[in-house]
Amino acid sequence: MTIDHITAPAPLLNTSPYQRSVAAYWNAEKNPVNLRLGDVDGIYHHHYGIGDVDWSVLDASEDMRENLVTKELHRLECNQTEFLLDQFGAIAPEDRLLDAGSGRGGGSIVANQRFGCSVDGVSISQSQVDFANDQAVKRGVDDKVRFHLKNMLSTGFDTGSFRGIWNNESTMYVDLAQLFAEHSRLLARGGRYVTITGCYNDTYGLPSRAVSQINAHYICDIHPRSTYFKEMAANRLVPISVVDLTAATIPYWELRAKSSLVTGIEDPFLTAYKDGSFQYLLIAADRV
Ligand code: SAH
Ligand code: GPP
Ligand code: MG
Repeated sequence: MTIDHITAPAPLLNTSPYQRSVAAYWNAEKNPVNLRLGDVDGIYHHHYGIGDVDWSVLDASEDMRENLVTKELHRLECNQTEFLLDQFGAIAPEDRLLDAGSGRGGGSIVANQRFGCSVDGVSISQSQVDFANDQAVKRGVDDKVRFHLKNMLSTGFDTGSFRGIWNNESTMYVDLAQLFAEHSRLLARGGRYVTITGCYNDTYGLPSRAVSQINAHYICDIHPRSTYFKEMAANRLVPISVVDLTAATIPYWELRAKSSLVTGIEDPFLTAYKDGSFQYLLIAADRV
């Protein structure tokens, strides 16, 4: 017998030329600012950092300095992961989490270390999925942490099969109405959704020049803050906490701007955060 509400729709992968261009970006991506930081402890992130900087790393002798700055940037990115995972509260080993837009897989591996639970990560980049699955094998957690080449808008996973879902800096690649409809379908009732994102500030107006430069750099489309709440409300996701992390991420960007790992996007981020056109936000919501 087929029960309608647990039958998943067939998954779709890259349905538009836009999505194929995003996949091509991530398939080719090899920035030292991501690989060198990941090499510190084998946890590879594609997101930014939060927290106070230990500025003494800049005073180290030249042979030590680069290494210490790299470790400090990585420590701040790891802080960001921990703060996101804090929002899930107690997750049991038998629970299942979804990492939507999972990059090289660092966040999923940390979630499994912390909760002992199963984690599925999805990315539209085959090379990221392969890299992340290799990391899971290296750590002996591939029975519980699995990465899939899937579009987060149409995963094909079973309805109601996840206790928690997160997007860590991946919502700016998709339409939020479609994203939250899929998350709402996948979450069990009472399950939690968490995102950390960069959004533009409705009180500024439309995207500033610096926000537009960030969009062009990553091939993304930063949403206004208001759209998050509008589309959550439309999809049975009720916010339980909202934290403006803008002030907490500025020191990361200031240190990054002084490092040898710069990519050129540091000034637009600092400008956008400081002129009030852009905000780094955490939102946690319950699926009701
Ligand atoms: N959350 C990860 C990676 C963030 S980078 C981390 O914190 O390290 C953004 C990620 O979103 C990339 O892995 C990219 O492949 C993924 N992505 C973008 N659009 C996607 C889509 N439609 N479906 C699934 N993943 C997507
Ligand atoms: C982080 O990836 C960046 C994104 C996922 C896209 C934009 C995010 C916003 C908050 C607007 P990364 O770690 O690969 O970036 P970088 O190479 O610059 O470190
Ligand atoms: Mg990075």
